Amino acid sequence: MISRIDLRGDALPEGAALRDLLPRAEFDVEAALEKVRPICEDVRHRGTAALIEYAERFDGVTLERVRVPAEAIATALEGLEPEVRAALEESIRRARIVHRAQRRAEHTTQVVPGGTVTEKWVPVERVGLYAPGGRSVYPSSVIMNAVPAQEAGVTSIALASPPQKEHGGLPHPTILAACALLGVDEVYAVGGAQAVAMFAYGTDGPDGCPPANMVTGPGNIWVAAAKRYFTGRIGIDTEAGPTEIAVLADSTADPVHVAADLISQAEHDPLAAAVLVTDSVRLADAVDKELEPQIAATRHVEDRIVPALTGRQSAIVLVDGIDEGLRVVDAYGAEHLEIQTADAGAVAARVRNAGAIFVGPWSPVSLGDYCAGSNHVLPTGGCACHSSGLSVQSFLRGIHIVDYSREALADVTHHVVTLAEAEDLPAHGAAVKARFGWKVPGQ
Ligand code: HSO
Ligand code: ZN
Repeated sequence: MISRIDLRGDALPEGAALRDLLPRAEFDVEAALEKVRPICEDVRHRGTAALIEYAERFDGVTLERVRVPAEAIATALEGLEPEVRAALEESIRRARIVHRAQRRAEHTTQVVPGGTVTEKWVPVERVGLYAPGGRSVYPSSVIMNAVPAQEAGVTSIALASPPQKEHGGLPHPTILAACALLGVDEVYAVGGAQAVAMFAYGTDGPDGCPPANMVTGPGNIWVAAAKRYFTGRIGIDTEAGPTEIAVLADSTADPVHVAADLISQAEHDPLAAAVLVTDSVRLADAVDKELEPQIAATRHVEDRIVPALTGRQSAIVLVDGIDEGLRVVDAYGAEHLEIQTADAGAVAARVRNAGAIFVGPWSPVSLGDYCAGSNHVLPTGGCACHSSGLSVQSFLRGIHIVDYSREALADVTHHVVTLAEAEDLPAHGAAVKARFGWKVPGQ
């Protein structure tokens, strides 16, 4: 059912030419930008009143207030099924272990005697997290956004999630319960681009939301477009596009596992991408055969899995060998990359471009989605070639502290003055010369 791209035989093209041969969905954020601009500006000018109006228009709910009361968050936690609570707690616990280890210590480098540069790491002050509603109610994503922010030391964390008609205009109860487990108590029933605008501009009034320095979290194309609209004004994580899984597999891979893993990410979205890269036609055939019964036994078939697997964004790519396969997966830069080959660890070590890599038969992407401890907010659409997934680092700013003594400055003054002259910026040189009676030490 999944189409094939046969790259065997001829030498593979280089770089962009190779990427052009590989499948990828259209995700036209630029076009969506035109639609979100007026919404964002409306929120800027009318604040909460605009948010309430959009809740009516887009979510079909009449809200009196957008801030979720503390009692509603507590009630959601009380109503959470014990197994779901235990699983979320374990997910949080493992994510904390990994993200705590990402913290970075301040570091001082002695550049020359008397001259040091210290790099200190300062958390962003206030962060707005977005959690989608509708088809994608993912408390796990609340964890993946909140834990790194908290472990980075962000002290002010707010969350926005669309109001749900069937839940009395509150965000979905499992989202609220996840907030309770994480200790996030500032929650707004606001969805879409308007939520990003609320965080970017802030809103006034008793129900108002103070502006945030940064917004992270997955969302649909409108959320991605709003993030792009505010880039420069606030920090964002990468614009999340549809989920992607690539599997690099050889004849040793189990087709049942490979098919299951491809379906697992196809289940997110009709635009989700599932790409199998293999040097084994036998495996390709077996996976293809295996897809049908597995799909028949699951949900979300017609609306998501079938369109995702049959769409132009998904394919089985045949290559001559694992070396060629590695070139293909590097050119693709998948959000999630599974290595299901002999000596999978060694093959994984050679990968350069991927949001996250899952090694061997016992590390499926679903594990990473929930309970590996790794983060599941990862670069999509080839952005793994230049960006990383969400981490503690995403919420920290490294600040250089420059501290030179008189002697250390004197020692380098002539170089500063020379470079300033070379760039026709004499005042730069003068700022140093002024400290030494306008004479240039060292000349
Ligand atoms: N695979 C998605 C994240 C997710 N999966 C949430 C299940 N829930 C994007 O990395
Ligand atoms: Zn997933």
